[in-house]
Amino acid sequence: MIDLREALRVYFIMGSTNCLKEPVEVLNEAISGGITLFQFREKGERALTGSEKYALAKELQTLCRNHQIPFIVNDDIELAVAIDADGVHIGQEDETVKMVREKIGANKILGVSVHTTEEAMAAIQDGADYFGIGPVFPTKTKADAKPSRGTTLIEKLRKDGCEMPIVGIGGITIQNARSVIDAGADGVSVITAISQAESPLEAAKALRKSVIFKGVVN
Ligand code: TZP
Ligand code: MG
Repeated sequence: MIDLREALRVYFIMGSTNCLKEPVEVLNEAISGGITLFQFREKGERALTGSEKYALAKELQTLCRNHQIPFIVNDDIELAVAIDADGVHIGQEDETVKMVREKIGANKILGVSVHTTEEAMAAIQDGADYFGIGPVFPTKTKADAKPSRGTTLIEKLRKDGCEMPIVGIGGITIQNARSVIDAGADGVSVITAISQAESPLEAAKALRKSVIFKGVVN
């Protein structure tokens, strides 16, 4: 069994539409730079579908398996089950947490995006393994993202004694990542900071450094 809190530390999310070069090359670099988990999120205009989406998922999953990096699928439960992914991540608009837990089974990772204490409590009840909370900072990556609210919900949940593993998401950079951890998150999830970097390898390395070593500034 993996240590989920550890795996959430440097959480990279990406699909073909986010990349400036071949997704497999971007992921390979990100893994070399030290990411701890990968989420395949194939969304937006010109996103792959059908057999092309399946093929890319398999290719990226194989790369993750070769490096013992957990591979999670965003939203597409059928794809996750078909390729035996390590887990799924869903939002409040997707299938219910309960339903998804039934479909993937007890041993897979189930991440849920939550925006309020009520959503968080319900997700715990229904079988979530970790929360994605954001947007912490403004982001251009998700067209329908809610307004950014900083780390207020993360701090509130921790203050209330919530021990669920948490990742912050939205507009997270090498510069601001540490503040998300200091607010109580176990890790940071990023799309742009790695996928659009000139060097995804160096970006992942720097992000890892800022998350893992407290007080390191460079
Ligand atoms: N959910 C909330 S914000 C966001 C998602 C998927 C986008 C995060 O992307 P970026 O580029 O790291 O801001
Ligand atoms: Mg979703």
